[in-house]
Amino acid sequence: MRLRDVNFPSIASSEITPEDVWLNRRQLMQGAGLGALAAVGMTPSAAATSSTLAELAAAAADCDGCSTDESLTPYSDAISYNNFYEFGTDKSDPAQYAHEMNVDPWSVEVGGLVNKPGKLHLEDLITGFDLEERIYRFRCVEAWSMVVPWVGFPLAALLERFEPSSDAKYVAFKTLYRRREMRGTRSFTSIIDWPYREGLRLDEAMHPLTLMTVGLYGKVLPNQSGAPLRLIVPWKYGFKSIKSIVSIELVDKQPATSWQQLAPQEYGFYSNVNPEVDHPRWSQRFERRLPSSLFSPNRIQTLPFNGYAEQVASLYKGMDLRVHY
Ligand SMILES: Nc1nc2c(c(=O)[nH]1)N[C@H]1C(S)=C(S)[C@@H](COP(=O)(O)O)O[C@H]1N2
Ligand SMILES: [Mo]
Repeated sequence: MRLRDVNFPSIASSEITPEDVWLNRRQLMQGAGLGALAAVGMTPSAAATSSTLAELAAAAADCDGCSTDESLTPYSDAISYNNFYEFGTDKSDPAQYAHEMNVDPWSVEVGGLVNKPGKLHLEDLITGFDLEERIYRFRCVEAWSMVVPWVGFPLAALLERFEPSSDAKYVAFKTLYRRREMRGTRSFTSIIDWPYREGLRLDEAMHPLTLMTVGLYGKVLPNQSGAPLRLIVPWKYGFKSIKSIVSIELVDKQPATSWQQLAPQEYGFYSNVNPEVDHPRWSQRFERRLPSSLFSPNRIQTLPFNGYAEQVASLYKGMDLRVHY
């Protein structure tokens, strides 16, 4: 059975071994790029155990907000409707061109205000952390959304290894910037000052829902989804979830981020999902849950903090979220 043949996750988090993900990556590398993606099946052991969503939800019960019983967005939509401006601004550009990015070897530099600066290599990302499955709602600022089973580990687990020093207040992230392999960065219409940058306050970064992500649907991330390592922050607009990370720096001042630099009146540093604060050019009260079409828009209400208020609202106690949007 292939993963694309099942419409609910048939592997529980406890059953994803680093070897499964690693093996899938090897298969992907050895195959003919993205064309081989669909052929990357699940391992036989994983395929044999098919758990229901209810069982999965029960398994994640000890982790508040780590799962949802909402229908998953089909895998094919999640990997073909993307934002990854390094490869172009059309939703179909990343799936078409991201294979031009070389992700092996890969390393992530972790530095700044840490006691033990260093580097993580591809192998460390796949085998050095306990991988979990997290089923999160994912809400783009453009008012579309998905529900995706990600595979990853808490960012906190990574940061702790490098020992942030007491003066560290924020975490700054950078994406790979390689003009030869990223046609969107060579485009004359490109508006971003590359590399793509994002940031979080340290307490947001350490929150258990903040996920360093290496896979989705039990498989390794395809390039268009931000291989080999991306961030997922489920209560914030999608652009905070930076892809293909090469640098993580602990800093003491709020770092500049790509979208805020570009249009500060439209995109704030916090960018928590908030139906009460409209984008200057459109409302944020509703979203189109993918798959969505003209005839079947699948329009649903947007929830404060994307439905994670219970878990994260306390991080922003006393802050005016209309000012700190
Ligand atoms: N490096 C980089 N990261 C990025 C982006 C980008 O253009 N470049 N787009 C962001 C936006 S706007 C969204 S909505 C999500 C999209 O993630 P997805 O394509 O996996 O759905 O990635 C975010 N991370
Ligand atoms: Mo987005």
